[in-house]
Amino acid sequence: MGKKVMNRLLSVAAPLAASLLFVACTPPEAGDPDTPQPADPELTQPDAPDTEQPGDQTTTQINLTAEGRDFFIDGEDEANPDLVVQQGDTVEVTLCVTGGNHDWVVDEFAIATEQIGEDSPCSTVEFVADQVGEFEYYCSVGNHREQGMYGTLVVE
Ligand SMILES: [Cu+2]
Repeated sequence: MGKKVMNRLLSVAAPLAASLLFVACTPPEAGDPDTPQPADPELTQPDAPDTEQPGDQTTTQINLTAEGRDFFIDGEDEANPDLVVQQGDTVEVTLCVTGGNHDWVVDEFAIATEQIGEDSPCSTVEFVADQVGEFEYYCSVGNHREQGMYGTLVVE
């Protein structure tokens, strides 16, 4: 009688104990790895672009629109504004024309866009701003420069 009761108790108690252990153990095991693991990749991912940005070459894009006898930086109202870049920057200037025929020229860097009209595709020139100073940019079409179509490229 005594052994049979014990066996019955054991046969009930063993799976019970196992399931209790399982229930007791799973929440902390599942919870602990979940929280730190997603957080780590998120922390390391923003670091990667940050370390690339201070690299040697920065490309500065300047989008200009020519209209009448003025250049404008896209989205700004100032006519023939100072264009400020940093020494060593690779500068990409894109000129689009909304009236007349124009180009964008800087003699000191020996750069010039194509002469384009309002029906032409925009024209892009790229140069490295390797000298510090103030340089005149201008339109070389006709007498546009004499009529005030120029401004200052500032390399800091
Ligand atoms: Cu012009």
